[in-house]
Amino acid sequence: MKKVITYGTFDLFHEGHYNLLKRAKTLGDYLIVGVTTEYYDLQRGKLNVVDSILERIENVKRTGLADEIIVEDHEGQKQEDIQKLGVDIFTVGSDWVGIFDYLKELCQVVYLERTPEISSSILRASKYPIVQVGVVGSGRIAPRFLAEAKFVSGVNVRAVYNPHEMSAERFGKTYEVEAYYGDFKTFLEDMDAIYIASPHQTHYEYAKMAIEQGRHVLCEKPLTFTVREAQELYALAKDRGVVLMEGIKTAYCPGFIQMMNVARSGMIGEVRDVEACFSRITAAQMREMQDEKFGGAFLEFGSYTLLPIFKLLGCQYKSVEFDSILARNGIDLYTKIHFRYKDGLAMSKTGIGVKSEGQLVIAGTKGYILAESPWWLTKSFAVRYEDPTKIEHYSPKFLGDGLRYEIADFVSKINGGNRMAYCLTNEESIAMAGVVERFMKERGKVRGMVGTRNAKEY
Ligand code: C2G
Repeated sequence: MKKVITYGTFDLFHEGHYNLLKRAKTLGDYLIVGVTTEYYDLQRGKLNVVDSILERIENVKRTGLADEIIVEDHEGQKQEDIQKLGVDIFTVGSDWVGIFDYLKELCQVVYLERTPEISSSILRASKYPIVQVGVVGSGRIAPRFLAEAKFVSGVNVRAVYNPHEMSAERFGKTYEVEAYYGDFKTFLEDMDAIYIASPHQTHYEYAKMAIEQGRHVLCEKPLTFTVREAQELYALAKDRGVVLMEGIKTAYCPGFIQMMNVARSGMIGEVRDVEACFSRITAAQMREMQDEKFGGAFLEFGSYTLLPIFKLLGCQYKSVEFDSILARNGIDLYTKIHFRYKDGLAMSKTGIGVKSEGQLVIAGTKGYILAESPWWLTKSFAVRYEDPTKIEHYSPKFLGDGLRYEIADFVSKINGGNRMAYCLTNEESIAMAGVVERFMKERGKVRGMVGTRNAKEY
């Protein structure tokens, strides 16, 4: 008797799960299905699981395909089960290709082609439909979205769009996204939601068209270049009853949220100064260096540095001043932005041609918070005081590259949960567009000048 084993969460049971079990069954004579516990899903970084383990087991049972159902609750259990139960074949969907090759020492490993097009729940009316997301743009960020979406329950990346259809097709084939489109309108028809990861200057148009068609939008930063456009998009989203979120991933990470809460808790007294820096030396041929209009350090990283400033000091600053070191083509290699508030100061530093210490310092009347690079992927921070020996360390959990938190928030908002509306408020997002607008105007004044002096000196 040939024994086959497969594992999964099987949340919001759909035909992708059903097809997988059906094909797994045909690989042998006896099918064992491992269903993950809530604890193990948390451990392995799967977010947003909706159904309880009892419901998920029940759904697997109802297929009539499993000869035995077991519970998976810890790392390393697969090896134990395979040996203990005398398993001949381990199988899982092709979204895991290569990951379980280490089991080949114990049994045969088969990756079954996953079902790319999943729609409604076939066996039961599920609590929520699977959110079908289309990715706009197939550049550097898009593959990261796919990798991270895998860890969020209730979402399926159904298609990719690129005005150059060939690029969309290439991307689709490489990353197993079944549908690809070169026409935006047709692409939208099939999606519930879109993730915009195209060049900065295209964000507004795509977002607007999608919202008008009643699609939810998760848009990479910066959402827009002007306050008016940002306000318009949020108003339109409200009017159409869809979710619009700006994808500044740091805002959705539990560690960053904890750090903001610690800063507000009074532990460091009143917050008086926020200094945030993000720099990455970038090769000369990269878009950020080349794109005279929409490249440069601030447009690339400014959303990260503005985030803790607006979170802690608010969006109503009294004044703002920009200082940049420009490259010959006019892009900013390094930008310092100084904010003055009624009761505080702030500084944002971003660089693509100047390297600095990428740290976040939140200074208060009793102490300060220091988060070292990469503070935007918040894995640790410390609260420090006048007495240098008194330090409180925090090491919050951080999964994958962090994008999954943003995706999980997006999906849960679509499903009606207002769970984390505080992560990034519309007001904060609009205020960021305001800084971008002023920055672009100021930089416009010095465009075409040569050199590496402060923009203001020209
Ligand atoms: N699956 C599929 N097609 C889909 C979605 C999922 O074939 N459209 C497959 C997955 O590849 C997996 C199974 O269905 O083999 C269960 O999927 P999930 O519930 O998402 O579980 P997963 O996170 O893939 O867990 O220890 C657990 C395993 O690592 C797999």
